[in-house]
Amino acid sequence: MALISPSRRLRRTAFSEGVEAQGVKAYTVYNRMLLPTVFESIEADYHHLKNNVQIWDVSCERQVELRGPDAAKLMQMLTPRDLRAMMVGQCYYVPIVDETGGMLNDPVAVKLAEDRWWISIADSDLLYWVKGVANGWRLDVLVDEPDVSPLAIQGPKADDLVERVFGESIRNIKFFRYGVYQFEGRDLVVARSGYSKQGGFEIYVEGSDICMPLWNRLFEAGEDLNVRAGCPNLIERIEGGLLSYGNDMTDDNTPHECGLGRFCNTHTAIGCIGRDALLRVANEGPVKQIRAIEIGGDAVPGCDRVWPVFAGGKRVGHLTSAAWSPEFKTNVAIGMVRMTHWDAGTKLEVETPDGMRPALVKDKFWI
Ligand code: THG
Repeated sequence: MALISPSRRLRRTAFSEGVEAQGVKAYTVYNRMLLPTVFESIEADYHHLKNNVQIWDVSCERQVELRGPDAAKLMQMLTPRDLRAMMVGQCYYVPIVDETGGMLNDPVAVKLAEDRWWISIADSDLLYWVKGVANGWRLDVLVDEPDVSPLAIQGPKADDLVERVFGESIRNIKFFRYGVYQFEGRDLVVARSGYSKQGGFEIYVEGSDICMPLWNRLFEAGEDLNVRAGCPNLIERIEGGLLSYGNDMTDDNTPHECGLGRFCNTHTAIGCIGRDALLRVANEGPVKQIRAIEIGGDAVPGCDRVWPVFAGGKRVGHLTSAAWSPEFKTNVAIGMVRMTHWDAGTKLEVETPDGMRPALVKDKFWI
């Protein structure tokens, strides 16, 4: 593919200078912002992530902030996940749906206070939907995108690195919980979360001015841990079944089709805008669903469009993410498969750019 021309519409981040000094080789665009995709190579980055610790500029995970007396009410209108038991200090993975039950985004919600929330969004313009809902319902809440740049620390040595900067108490943070830690006299939310299965943290850096100082401090502190700049890794996230909004699902899909039914409490999520539509589909169950798929043969090419999936010459679904896994020595993939062919062990055929390949429905993702 040709290069993409930089311009003001394609936002750089407050870490871009550091990312470029670390030799970023490729970017994608996410929420109209730069997101690194390759440093050494996808495979070399993958091995390093699984054995060491990486620092990821995920500033493109923009925050939609809700602030005001109606913040919690608005948050519940957006998602079929029941938020009543959620406490300050917790993060929830929340499907966001429209009035038809279609997925608009799959962010992480961060409850900062009863009247203050962050929605850490995937790649879609959620801000406009949230502002529309808030204004249309005349809610007493401010909705905006604050100057917050998430920085992820991922990999088996993430605790060792983050401890050196924020102190040993970070080891006690539980999964999808956060604590508030100081850096250069500022309060930062540090959560145990991140878009990998290797463990680690996400630092929600509030204020662009302290982004590069924190970046540099982490690299200095991690020199003997072989710390490197990294980014969400295509191979590792497919192995882990981490979905990518816009790739693996769109607004045409319900959370149930995406395998996100476990994050929905449609009966008790009173106020959710898509609730009536989802009650209907939740009762009947989806007729197609996301599956882990193994593709035969040697390494597949990159997947930048849907790859049709067939059984006995009949179209039964499609794949949307695929890569060669060095650890599992097979091609790993994420696909959407019709009910008639979604059982584990079902043999399929996938049309890749370099020809038809055998494929197999797995019972679960690899990690
Ligand atoms: N972290 C933060 N914001 C984000 C992402 C993130 N915004 C964009 C994108 N990633 C949103 N999508 C996801 C997808 C998966 C997860 C988080 C955000 C995730 N899932 C875990 C899993 O499936 O194993 C755990 C879910 C759970 O048990 O609650 O972490 O990564 N800040």
